[in-house]
Amino acid sequence: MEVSLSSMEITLTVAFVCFFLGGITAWIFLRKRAQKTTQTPTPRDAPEHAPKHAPKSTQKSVQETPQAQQIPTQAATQAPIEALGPAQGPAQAQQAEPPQPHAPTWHERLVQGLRRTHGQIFRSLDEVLLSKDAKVTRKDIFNTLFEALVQADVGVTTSELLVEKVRTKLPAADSTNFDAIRKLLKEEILALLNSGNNVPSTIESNTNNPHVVLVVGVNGVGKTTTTGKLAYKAKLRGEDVAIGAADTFRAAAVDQLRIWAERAEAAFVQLKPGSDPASVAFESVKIAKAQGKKLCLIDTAGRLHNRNDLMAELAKVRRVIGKEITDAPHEVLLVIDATTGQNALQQARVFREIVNITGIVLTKLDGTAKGGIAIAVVNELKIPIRYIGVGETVEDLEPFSSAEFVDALFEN
Ligand SMILES: Nc1nc2c(ncn2[C@@H]2O[C@H](COP(=O)(O)OP(=O)(O)OP(=O)(O)O)[C@@H](O)[C@H]2O)c(=O)[nH]1
Ligand SMILES: [Mg+2]
Repeated sequence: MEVSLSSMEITLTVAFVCFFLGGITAWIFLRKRAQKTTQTPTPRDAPEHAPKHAPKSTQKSVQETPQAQQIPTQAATQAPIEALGPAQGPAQAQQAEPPQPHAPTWHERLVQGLRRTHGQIFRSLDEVLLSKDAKVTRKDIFNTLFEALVQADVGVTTSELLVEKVRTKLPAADSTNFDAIRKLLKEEILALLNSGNNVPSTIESNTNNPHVVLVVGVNGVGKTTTTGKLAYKAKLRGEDVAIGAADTFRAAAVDQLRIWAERAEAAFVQLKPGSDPASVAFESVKIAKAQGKKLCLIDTAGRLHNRNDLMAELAKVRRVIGKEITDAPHEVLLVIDATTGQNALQQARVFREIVNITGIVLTKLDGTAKGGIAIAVVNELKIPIRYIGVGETVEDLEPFSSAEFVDALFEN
C-alpha cells in the first residue's frame, strides 16, 4: 500500500511539531523562573557585600533582637549625670507626658527661703503701725523697727545705721505710714548691700586655666554641698572641672564629694585618709592644670576658727596652692551657715586674716528667721557675698544679687 503525502500535509505536520516543541520549551522556562523567585535563600545566595567578618554577637542582635531592644535607650548612651533623673527611651519620650508640676523659679525659692526672716522683720512693725493706736509715737515705731532688725540678725551696728537713715529721710507727715517706712527701709538695705558687693565674682567669668577656688569654713556649714553645686553648675556652663577632696579627716566626706564629682563629670583628686590636706590641694591644682580644666574646686575640712593648729593647716593649704600657680587660689570662699547668728561675723574675721577670703557663700537661709545676717556681713565685713543657698538641691544655690535679695525679702 502506497502512502503518499501531499506537500500541504507535510507542511501542516512540521508546523504542528514545531508548535508542540515550542510550547514545551516555554513551559519549562517559565517554571524555572517561578522556582527561582520563591526559593528560600541559602547562605550561598547571600549578596556579595554582606559583612563577612561581622562579630557573631552583632549579627545576632541585628537578626534576633526584638525591635525595641535594637533602639539604644537614652540610658545606655547617656553620661552618668543622667542617673539623677529617670532615663527615658525614645519610645517613652513619644508618649504623652503627664503635666509636670511647676518647678519653682529662683525668685520663688528665694522668697520662700526668706519668708521667716521677712516675718521676723515686719510682724512686730505691722502690729504697731496697723494698731492705729493714737498713743504710738514716732520713737516707738523706730524702736520697734530697730528691735525687729536685731531679732532678724541684722546686728546692732547695722540695725542702728539703717534705722538712723530711715529716720532722717522719713518726712514727719509719714511717721506712721507703713508703706513709706517700708519703701525707705528697702532702699537703704539695697544701697548698703550694693556698696559691699561691688566687686564682681570671677567664678563665672575669668581667663584663668584653671581658675582655682578654695572652699573653707567651720563644721557643717555646707562646704562640700556648695563645692558640689558649683561643680555641677560649671558643668552646665560647659566647663571642665577638677575637684580636690582636701577634707582628709573623714572617709565619708570624700565619698560625699565623689558623688557630686560624678554628677559633674569632674576629675576627682583624693589621697589616702589622713593625708596632708595641702598635698591634696597641690595635686588637685597640678592635675587640673595638666588636664586643661577650666575650674579647680578644693573642698576642705570644717574647722573651728579658734583652733590655731587647724587654722595654721589651712594657711599651709593656701600657700602650697600658690607654689603650683602663683596667683592661685583665685577665690577663697568662706561658707557661712545663716542660722549661726552673729558668731558668723567672728568666723569671717578670723578666716579673712588667715586665708584672705575673697567672698562669702551664705547657706541655709531657708532654715532661719535670721537671714538679716546677710546685711550685717556685707556692712560690717565689707566682703562680698558670692552665692546664697536656700535649700539642699543644686537649684537652691545661685549667685547673690542685692536687688534680687531685697525684692524677695520685701515681697513675702
Ligand atoms: N536647708 C539647707 N541645707 C543645706 C544648705 N546647704 C547645705 N545644706 C545641708 O547642710 C548639711 C551639711 O552640709 P555639708 O556640705 O556636708 O557641710 P560641710 O561644711 O561640708 O560639713 P563638714 O565637712 O562636716 O564641715 C547637709 O545636709 C546639706 O545638705 C542650704 O542652703 N539649705
Ligand atoms: Mg564637708
